[in-house]
Amino acid sequence: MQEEIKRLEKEAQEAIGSAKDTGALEAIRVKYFGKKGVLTALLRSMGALPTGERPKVGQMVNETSQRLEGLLENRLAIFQKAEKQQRLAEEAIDITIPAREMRLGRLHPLTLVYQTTRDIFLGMGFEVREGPEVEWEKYNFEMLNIPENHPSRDMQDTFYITDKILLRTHTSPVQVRTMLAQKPPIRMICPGRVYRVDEVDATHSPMFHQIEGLVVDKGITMGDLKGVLDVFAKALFGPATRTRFRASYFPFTEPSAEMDVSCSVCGGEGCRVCKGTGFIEIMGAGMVHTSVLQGCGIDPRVYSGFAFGMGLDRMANMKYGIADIRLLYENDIRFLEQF
Ligand code: FA5
Repeated sequence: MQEEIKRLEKEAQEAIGSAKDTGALEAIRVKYFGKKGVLTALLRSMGALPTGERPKVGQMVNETSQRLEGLLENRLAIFQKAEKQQRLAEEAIDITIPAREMRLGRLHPLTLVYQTTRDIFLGMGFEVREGPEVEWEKYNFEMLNIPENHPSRDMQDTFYITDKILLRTHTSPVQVRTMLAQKPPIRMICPGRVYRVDEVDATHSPMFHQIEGLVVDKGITMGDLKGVLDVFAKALFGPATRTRFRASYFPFTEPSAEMDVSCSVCGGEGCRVCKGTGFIEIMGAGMVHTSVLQGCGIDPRVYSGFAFGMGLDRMANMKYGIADIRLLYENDIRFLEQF
């Protein structure tokens, strides 16, 4: 028995000496001192020894255990220290590196003008609607009184996806979608992107933004149209703003008009932004054509309405004195930071 204890001690000492980490030490501890450990088993088997030998062997086992435990603890302390140091080295943060500069983003001028415009119309009881940019030719043209071969299809030539589906040339198809979906009273605006095969210059872009407006109810007149749009222009561009309505033509409104506003950059004197005229055209408008109402299932003998479609990009240019529409799309930080 005593020989066996000595052999075990030697074996355990060697194992502790060659352990590589805390995990290996823990395995050794379990092997010798665990519930089913070798030394534990030895203590339990002492009952089989002659009574006279028991104290001696018991003392030997205890002393061996103490020595081995001491050895284990020493090695464990060494490993723990080394492992802690390695972890600290791996997780080190260099607190001397200067902090990264936080750059605050800004809203794009088009977003700013849209949000202001939306809030003005919400204040007048309008709702905001949306429509698809990829649109049926039927809604973009046909139901707006623009049949196939109508010359105004040429003026708004666009990108066709199929014969019947195209990128919308204006937000007016949302008028049709709204009237088909809802009975009057209707008071809505609809913002969105539109597409045309227009040559790019200071005031034209092949992709630009419009905000459509539609009011349909009993007794709506051209006076309502002029009043609402005049209030809107003064709220957006300032109380000194003057508006001007020129007779125009759109197949889906009768009568039709273009609305100009006095240039807020020069106050109407004439400058680069208004090309010296003192006024800038910002939208087309008019009384909803009776056949458009009828086509959407609304009785023109009972209801009338007005509609408008404004060019958001040109409004942003005027509001902020931007002379060229292209600046809105170049994503030049030096330009965008000014708003
Ligand atoms: C229309 O698109 C009509 N749908 C507007 C309308 C709606 C009339 C409801 C009556 C009733 P127009 O093609 O004129 O109309 O365009 C409206 C506005 O979009 C213009 O006043 C202008 O501000 C802007 N616009 C037109 N083409 C461009 C372009 N290529 N780039 C930037 N803005 C443009």
